[in-house]
Amino acid sequence: MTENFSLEAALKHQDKALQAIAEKVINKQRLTDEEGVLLFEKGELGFVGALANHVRERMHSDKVYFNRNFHIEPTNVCVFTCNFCSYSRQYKHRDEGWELSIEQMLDIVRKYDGQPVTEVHIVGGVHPKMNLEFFCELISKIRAHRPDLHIKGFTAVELDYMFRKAKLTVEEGMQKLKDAGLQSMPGGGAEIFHPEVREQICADKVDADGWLLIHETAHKLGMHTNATMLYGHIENYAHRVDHMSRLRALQDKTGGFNCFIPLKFRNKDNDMSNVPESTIIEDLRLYAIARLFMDNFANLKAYWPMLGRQSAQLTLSFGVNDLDGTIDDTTRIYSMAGSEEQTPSMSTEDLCDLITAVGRVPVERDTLYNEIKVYADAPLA
Ligand code: V47
Ligand code: SF4
Repeated sequence: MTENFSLEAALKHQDKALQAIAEKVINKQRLTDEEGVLLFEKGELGFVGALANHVRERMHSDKVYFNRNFHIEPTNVCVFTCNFCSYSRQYKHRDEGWELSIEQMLDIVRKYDGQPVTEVHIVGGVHPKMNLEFFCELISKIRAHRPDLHIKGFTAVELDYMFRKAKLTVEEGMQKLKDAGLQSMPGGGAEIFHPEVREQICADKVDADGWLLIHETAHKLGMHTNATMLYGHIENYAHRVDHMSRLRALQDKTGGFNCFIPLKFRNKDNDMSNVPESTIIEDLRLYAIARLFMDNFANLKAYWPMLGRQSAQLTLSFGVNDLDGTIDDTTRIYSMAGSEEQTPSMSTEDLCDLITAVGRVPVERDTLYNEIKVYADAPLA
């Protein structure tokens, strides 16, 4: 006789507190910060993974999203000095870095003429001479050249600097960029919000409240944004939960976040190279716990250029439903920090193979998660 599988029954052997968490998750109840910390302290991989997989399936069935995108990194010259950054160069050493002109960036956009990309992702260092006016001109020229391309650009760190230099409020600055054609914002610059950590890893850039205010203002103006968390360095479990809790609270208020993206700290050639990188077990546990805790974020993204494609594929069994995009070897941030992906590029076929190999259905999406194409007949690789 075969017994019906029951998730509750399968999780019965766990200790009482973990079992209570499992029951809450199954009953769609929100986890508290204390329960989040407990999951990090005691939840072994199989336990948090099974629960996160259940939640992912409940939200997205078998679908895994990706998009066709490319990046523009205007410069790696930066006024800030984040200790984890392997990418930036100080202004006085700018001859070692790059500074693209508007024409050079438009050439990158033109390279994709006739190709079915739907998004350009613009992110870079904070250059003291690339100001709001410069970026408004860039955006309006991209928009004029290719109106159907969604422009997702600028972390809250870049925007905070631009707006302060232009002596504008966040709302005035965001409105200017929106009028120029900016449609959404990436999630970078969040790192770890808690000041105990932030002061040690990126003391001189926008703080948690500033980051959250910029995203809240973008949401108020009708723009969607993403949120990241740089994990696996000097932060403890409570810092991670505090970070996710602040994002969850803002999402309750605005509903403007598209997805949550945990970013694994990579330690090559930066001022934190002495800090070991997290293990794959810790990575997968983190993705799973994020899926359980961030109950009002529809999408959990594994950013494969940072994590490496094989690890990203594994996360699909631990709560992840989004693999970002094709990228087309247009970003250097992660290869310079030591990622396995030294020339990050995947064709649509590569992404579909990666997804079907774990029994899921690849779905091409646009930036706002509208479905463009469901690859329903893709065979198991
Ligand atoms: O804020 C920098 C991270 C972020 C390292 O919204 C590092 O779709 C690990 O914003 N090890 C910028 N991470 C990237 C970013 C992003 C990336 C992918 C998708 C999206 C999105 C946004 O890169 C920075 C920082 O957290 N970073 N150095 C490093 N050594
Ligand atoms: Fe500059 Fe961003 Fe690097 Fe920090 S992470 S130094 S803000 S480029």
